[in-house]
Amino acid sequence: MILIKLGGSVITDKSQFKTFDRSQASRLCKEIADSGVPTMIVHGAGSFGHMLAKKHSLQNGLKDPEQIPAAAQVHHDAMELGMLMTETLMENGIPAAAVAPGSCFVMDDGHLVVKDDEAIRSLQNIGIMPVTFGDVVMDRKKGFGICSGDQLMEVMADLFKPDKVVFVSDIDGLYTANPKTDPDAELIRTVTPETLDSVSSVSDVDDVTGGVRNKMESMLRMCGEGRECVLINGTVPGRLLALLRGEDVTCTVARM
Ligand code: IP8
Repeated sequence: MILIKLGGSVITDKSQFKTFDRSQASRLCKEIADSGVPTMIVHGAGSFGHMLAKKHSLQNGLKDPEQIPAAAQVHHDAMELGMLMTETLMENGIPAAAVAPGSCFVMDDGHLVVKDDEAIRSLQNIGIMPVTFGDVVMDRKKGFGICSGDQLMEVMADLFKPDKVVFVSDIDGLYTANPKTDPDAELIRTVTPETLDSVSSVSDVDDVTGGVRNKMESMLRMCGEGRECVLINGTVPGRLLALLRGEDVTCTVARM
């Protein structure tokens, strides 16, 4: 099984509040379906989560009652994106169920803890893809927290032991600097703990969960035991399909 994270930057327009990129999401779901490979999908929140979460500092936990309506709203919006994604998967022939992470996981001081995995395991067993997503999740110490799709990827990889892990983003891979703003940025084809030290830690402006460096750190934690972790650009038509078919594509591979 291949565990895939569809980043918020490929399924939403991150600069426009709550804007689903239906055509790109649909193309990516079709590439996944066409590959014929068993997969499981996690997705990011994009403009359905980060803007409001940042405005109300939800990533720092409950500090002020003023944040409570915003936490409820971001959870609602994340669920809405979950429904849009499962609708798109089903249109492409993949039976899928949106599973709010708070229904089976809890956070403990920012760490994601498995509370009850029976529902997601049962869905997977009968052939319905459980689709989890970045969301607001209750936190035992902080009241609530922001659970990122990348944290979910690590937990889902632990639970379902995929052969390969793929992060689909809007950049060709990990760069030495932000390729959108720095013309000297160079693509790093293989990342190791050593190369990560030389990488800029600047993250996207509206991203409350840390950007590409955090992604690479979680990718490094997930590789090993012969498992490959790859970051690819999903905005290039056919690239995800080619990767899933085992072809060589432009990407960054994490290796321990
Ligand atoms: O887009 C963030 O998840 P990500 C979740 O995977 C929220 O970083 C609600 C901002």
